[in-house]
Amino acid sequence: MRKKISLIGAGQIGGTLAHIITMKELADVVLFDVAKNIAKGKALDIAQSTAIEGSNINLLGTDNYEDTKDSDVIIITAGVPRKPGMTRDDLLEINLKIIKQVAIGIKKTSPNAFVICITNPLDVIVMALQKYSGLPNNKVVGMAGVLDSSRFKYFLSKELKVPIKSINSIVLGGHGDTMVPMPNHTTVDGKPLVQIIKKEKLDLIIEKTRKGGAEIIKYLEKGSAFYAPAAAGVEMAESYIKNFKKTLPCAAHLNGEYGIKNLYAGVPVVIGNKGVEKVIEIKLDPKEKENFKISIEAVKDLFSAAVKIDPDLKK
Ligand code: A3D
Repeated sequence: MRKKISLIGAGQIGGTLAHIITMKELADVVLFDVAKNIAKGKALDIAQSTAIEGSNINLLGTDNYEDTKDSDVIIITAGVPRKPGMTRDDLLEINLKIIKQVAIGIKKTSPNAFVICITNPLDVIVMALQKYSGLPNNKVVGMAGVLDSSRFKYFLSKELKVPIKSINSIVLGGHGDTMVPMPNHTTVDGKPLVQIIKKEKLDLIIEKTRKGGAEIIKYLEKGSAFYAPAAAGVEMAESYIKNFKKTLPCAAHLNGEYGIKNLYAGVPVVIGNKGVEKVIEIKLDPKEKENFKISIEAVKDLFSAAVKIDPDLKK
């Protein structure tokens, strides 16, 4: 039977997710948004492309959670994106309220779904989503590391003039200015990156990766990146639906791994048809450990701010 993916939020990322999922024939799509007509309009527009693409997918636009019932995967982009000059953390208060409504909606209708959150500030919002919804930790995960790693690989491939597929890399930590690109865990055609790039160039690329989202916002002015975030979300959904068991960097719940308990943070995980099947612990050198710790502290601080906004999160 064909799978069902519900997209909560039919804005820039939601619409792009629907389009990619349709082109890949990954699953039937329900586009949900409080702005019902946007969801309906986008679903209809994409549905009218299926004859051209030869894609045998059903699409529905709605503002009724009943239509998302029994979804296999739910991808959440409901919320407000950054505008120029804003940090992801500036979105906390407004997106926390939105995510509470979404959690209540999906908990009732799709308690067995694999839920991927994209709404910012990512690590804290995904943690809040898990707490509000009460869904199992291994079924609630945040998308950030796949996008951040993709940005890092893209900048490296341009600098080194090598095909992007020859680069293997990972970005850890929270999705923010403290994210941790991992040069020591990056290879180009199997060769360690640190042996083939000058330190100054590498430092610039790390900085560019950290500011990758902000650079796009500066150009777009009215919103934030959406093509690459959507592609990253689909890779995670596909690994779950097709049981690919890919190792992907995601914001996942940690229960002692990396010495961290009861917190969501960006780490490599295996995604298969049971959800997050394993957290992979890679060896960090002292500098990477220190950067990872700084990133974790930033996530903890922001979660404390979230608890002040909504004491329900303490439970
Ligand atoms: P946008 O195009 O504004 O779409 C958001 C949609 O959410 C709008 O259509 C709203 O109507 C809808 N919405 C608002 N409240 C609700 C609700 N209660 N229920 C359902 N839908 C609702 O934004 P976007 O698609 O560009 O971005 C969505 C989110 O993703 C933002 O929070 C961004 O900051 C975030 N984002 C995260 C990353 C990561 O890498 C983690 C990257 C890019 C954007």
